[in-house]
Amino acid sequence: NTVTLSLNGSNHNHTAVNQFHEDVLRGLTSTPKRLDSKYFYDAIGDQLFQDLMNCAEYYPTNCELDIFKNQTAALAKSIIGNDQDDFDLIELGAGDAMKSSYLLKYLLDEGIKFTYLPIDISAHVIEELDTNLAKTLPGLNFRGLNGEYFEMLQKAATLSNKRKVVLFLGSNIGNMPVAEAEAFCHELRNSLSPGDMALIGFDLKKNPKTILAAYNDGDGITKKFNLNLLSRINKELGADFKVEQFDHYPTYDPETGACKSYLISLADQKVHLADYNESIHFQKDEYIYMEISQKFTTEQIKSMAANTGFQTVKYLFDAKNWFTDAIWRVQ
Ligand code: AVJ
Repeated sequence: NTVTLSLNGSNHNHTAVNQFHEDVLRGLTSTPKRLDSKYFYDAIGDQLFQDLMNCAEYYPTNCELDIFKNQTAALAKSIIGNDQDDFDLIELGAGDAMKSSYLLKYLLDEGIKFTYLPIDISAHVIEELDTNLAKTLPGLNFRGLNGEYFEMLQKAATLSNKRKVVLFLGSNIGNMPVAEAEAFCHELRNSLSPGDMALIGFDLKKNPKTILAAYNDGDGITKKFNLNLLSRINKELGADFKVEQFDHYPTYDPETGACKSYLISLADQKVHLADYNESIHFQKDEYIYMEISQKFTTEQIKSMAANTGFQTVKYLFDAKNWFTDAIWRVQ
C-alpha cells in the first residue's frame, strides 16, 4: 500500500512541501478525514481572510480593533511595568499588525522604552512589517523574527534579558481545541519568566446565530476560504480535487462553544495525488474536518490562566462584550 509506504518510508527530508504533503496525506487517510487549518493561508487564502475581515458577518476583528482603538491607554497601562522598564513586546503571528499598531503608536507617543519583535512563519510578512512600520512609526525599535512561535520565543530570550510581553491576538488561540489551547498556554508560560506577560485575544460565547453567521457569510467567502485548501493541494501536491464536488458545512455548538467547519463530499469520488502516485477515496456525504474556532466564557479563560501558571492582570472587553483581550502575568 503506497500510502503506508510513503508515510513510514525513509524520506526524512522535512522541507516545507514534504511537511505539507505528509500532513495532508495523514489527514486524508485518517478516519474521519481532516485537514489542518494552518494550511489555509497561502497567498489566495491570505487575501480571502482579508476579504472575510471586511465582510459584515465576521465580527471578531472589528471587536478586537474596538479594544485596541478605544482602550489603548488602559491596554498600555496594564503592560507597562511600575518602574517603566525597557521591555520586549513580542507578537505571535503578527500579520499586518493592524491592531497592535495602535498600541505601538501610543507607547511611542508616551516615550515608553520598548522593542517590537513580531514573530511570523512568513518571511514576506516580516519584510513588509519592517518596511511599513519604519514609515508609519518612525523611531520604533524593530526586530522581526521569521519562524515557528516557540523557537522564535527562545531566540528572543537569547537576544535580550528584558521583560517580555507576548501578544497573541485575533482569537488565533481558538484554532485549537480547549485542551490543546491550555497546553499551548502552559508552553508559553514555560518559555517566559516571572514578571513577563501575555496578552491573548479570546472570542466569547454569544448568540449562536451571530457566531454561525460569522462562519457562514452570505457572500460565500468562508466557503471559498475552506475550498481554497483543496485548490492549494491541487497546485502544490499535483492533486485533482474537483472543488465544486465539495460543499462547506459550518456548525456551532452553544454547549461546548466549538465552532467547526467541514467540507462534505457531494459524490462518491477518487482524488489522485499525481506527484506522489497516491489515491484517496471519498464516499458521497463523507466529511473532511477543516477547522475549529473555539468560543470561550470568561470563567473558562480565568481557569485556563490559573491552570497554566498565569495570574490575571486585566480583562478588556469591546463595547458589545463579544470579545476579550486577557492580560496575564507569569507568577
Ligand atoms: C484567523 C483563526 C482567528 O477562526 O475566526 C475565519 C479564521 N476561519 N473564518 C477564526 C477563520 C473562518 C479565524 N482566525
